[in-house]
Amino acid sequence: MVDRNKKRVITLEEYIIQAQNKFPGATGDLSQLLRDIGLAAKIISREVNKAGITNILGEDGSKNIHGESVKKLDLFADEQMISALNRAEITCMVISEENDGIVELDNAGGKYIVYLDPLDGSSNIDVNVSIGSIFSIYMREKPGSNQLSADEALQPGLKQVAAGYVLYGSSTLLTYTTGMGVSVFTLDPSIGEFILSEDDVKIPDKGTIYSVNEGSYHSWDKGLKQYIKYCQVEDKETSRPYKARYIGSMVADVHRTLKTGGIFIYPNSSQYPNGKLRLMYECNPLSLIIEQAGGLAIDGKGRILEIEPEAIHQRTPIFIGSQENVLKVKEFLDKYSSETISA
Ligand code: AHM
Ligand code: MG
Repeated sequence: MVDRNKKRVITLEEYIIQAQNKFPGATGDLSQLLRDIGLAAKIISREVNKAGITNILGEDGSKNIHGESVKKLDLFADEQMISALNRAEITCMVISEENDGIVELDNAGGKYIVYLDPLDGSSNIDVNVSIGSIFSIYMREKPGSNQLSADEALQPGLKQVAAGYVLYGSSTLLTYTTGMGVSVFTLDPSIGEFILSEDDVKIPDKGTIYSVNEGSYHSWDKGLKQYIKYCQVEDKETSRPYKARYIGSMVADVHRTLKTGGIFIYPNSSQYPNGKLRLMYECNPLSLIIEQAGGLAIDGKGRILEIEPEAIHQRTPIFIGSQENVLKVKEFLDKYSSETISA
């Protein structure tokens, strides 16, 4: 007999259309854009899952604009995302980690600008560890103009109309927000559909995991060194010592932080004076997700989402996660702010 009480399965496509129907005047363009990203994510996921048998692992031989080795999967993901966004002709330009300047799409009059990190966590590709794709969507400030420039894309993260990530992990997840909470979908490979697995996700107010590349400890500011010591000291009342977890793929580390609470940090250091991670296609989108889930994201001083960008590939330090953990690290950073990196 059919169990009518069983929870109904909702696909990403259905969910996007239902959300759009709540806004009678909506054109459906943003919904189309999100569906296109979903399609590209499925294609990338398929390739990631069979990477070992299709000669797509390894380096492409070139370096990207940041001087980093480009992996074949990076390029594949970049191509898939860009061609999916080009199809519906509603996006005018893409800015991606893999391309130096802006990538102009066929419809220069399209109303959306999309930032992409097509494959984040590249160093984990060849070792079968979780990787991800990140996207961040803005409206054009001069709609209709066919003159495209990077300046138009320099908008603070607060102006994102949607943002999200795909995590290629033990399963493939797509998480996104349009500024009204965070939804998570899981790819069911047997039917090739993303299925809603969690709606209105909330990050715990505090957590007991800290996530940072501690190999760089000696190049940090004193405030961060003291905070990490604080995390490691035993104190039953505050559930310390905290656990250390660091995957080295920001998407995976931030997704874990979203689910379990705690903090993920990529700080400024003597090696990376402005941090390593990129504001526009790594930090802003993940900050919007975490804030929408009730958490915080700062650059050490202020909110990531309020930074006025000056360059499309600019970097920023980031401290992101549960409210209580981010406020605590800020306390340490403020206290020792006069004692900067010595190395
Ligand atoms: P990528 O975009 O080239 O993959 O680099 C970004 C990645 C992040 O996913 C991750 O948080 C960070 O680099 C790890 O860096 P490190 O190896 O310095 O800890
Ligand atoms: Mg990246």
